[in-house]
Amino acid sequence: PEVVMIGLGYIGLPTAALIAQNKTHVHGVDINLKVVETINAGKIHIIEPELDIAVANAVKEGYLKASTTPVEANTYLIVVPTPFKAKNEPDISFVEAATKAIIPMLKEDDLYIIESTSPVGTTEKMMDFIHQERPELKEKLNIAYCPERVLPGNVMYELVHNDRVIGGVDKKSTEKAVAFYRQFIKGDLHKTNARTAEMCKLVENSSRDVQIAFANELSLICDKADINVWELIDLANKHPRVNILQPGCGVGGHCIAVDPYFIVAEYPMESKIIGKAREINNYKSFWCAEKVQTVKLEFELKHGRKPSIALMGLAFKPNIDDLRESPAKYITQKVLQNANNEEYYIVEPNIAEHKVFKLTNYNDAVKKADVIVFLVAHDEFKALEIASDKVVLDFCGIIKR
Ligand code: SAJ
Repeated sequence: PEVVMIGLGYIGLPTAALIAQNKTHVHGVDINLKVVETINAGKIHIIEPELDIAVANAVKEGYLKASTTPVEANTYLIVVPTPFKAKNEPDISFVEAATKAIIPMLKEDDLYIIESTSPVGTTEKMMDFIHQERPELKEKLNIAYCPERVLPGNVMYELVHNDRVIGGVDKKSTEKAVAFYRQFIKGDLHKTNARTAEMCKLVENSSRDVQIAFANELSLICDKADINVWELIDLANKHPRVNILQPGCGVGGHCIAVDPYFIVAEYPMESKIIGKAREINNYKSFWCAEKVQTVKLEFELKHGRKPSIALMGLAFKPNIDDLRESPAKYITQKVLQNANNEEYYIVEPNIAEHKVFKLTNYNDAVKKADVIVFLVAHDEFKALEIASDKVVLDFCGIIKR
């Protein structure tokens, strides 16, 4: 194969399929044998529009093969997860393991690219690691960092059309990586160095986190000030240079709720706003769970009986089935921990069943429950008719005004 792709997850698999569509032989590697078998059968293990067809075709035409071990190629792409450890410190052990696995295969002029979100300096660190094991390849390899920026749900389009930032450890590496991506990307390719490219990815997601924290902070202020925050933000955004994002029940997903910590862990004294934004967005989820508790007690005082409660949405954002780092899921868990014989209806229209939560259809839940808590702004919820005697807690702007 020309390309070895290590990591066949949410980003690695779509990227592998895209490269393969271009009639380039890709050897995909994943530690999970089940994933490997699924892909070799022309099927996929994640939900992403259009990915199934792309993978099925690539496998059928023989351009994409998966395995649990790497083989020799000319280009190696590292697209493995970089989670964080207990103290919110980044864990680059998967990048290290993937690099270690391919070091024996490297030869002069090969291209090694990390796409995984990584703390600043990771690419140089991996370069040193490679040079330690293969000193004869010093200056002879092309080593670069190129983060992805695709939005789950729109990956196959954005992979081709988004601009990319490409940073090599030297000019030759940058040029070589640009030439590689040029084959299948239509967006602009912006050249820089590896450290800037690494920081750029972290900064993009931190920027969004900080902006959402501002909206979430406003929602807390408005709750006390008895002002409708949705109306307030709509009105403020009429100003030509103001563009406030939407408050919600917190920030989730595997990117925005994680990446800012990679900056804070390395530069704790300097990252004041970035660190605070994480705190505010996490606190917002806690605050929502507490609010449910308060409303529950108020209902009991007023009606002399316990309310039944509908918890609407589990996903980390609207119209997807992804529960990773989901604030709605966290709030649901917390509310259930505080349960005291109330009836609960848990709703997630994008999932058929869940191993922990018993799910209820959204129409039934809204009819049966006394208290309706909107956690995620799924499209299905926006069209619901809600009886006027219901207590509604709208954390994500379903009702708005
Ligand atoms: N959210 C709000 N209010 C808003 C917008 C979002 O509360 O106004 C919440 C969402 O409900 C969700 C979280 O923020 O819980 C994150 O959702 P998102 O749609 O902002 O982003 P992700 O995590 O799906 O994808 C992000 C994207 N990055 C940016 O927009 C800067 C995407 O382009 C990246 O590729 C992706 O992270 C990634 O993989 O890093």
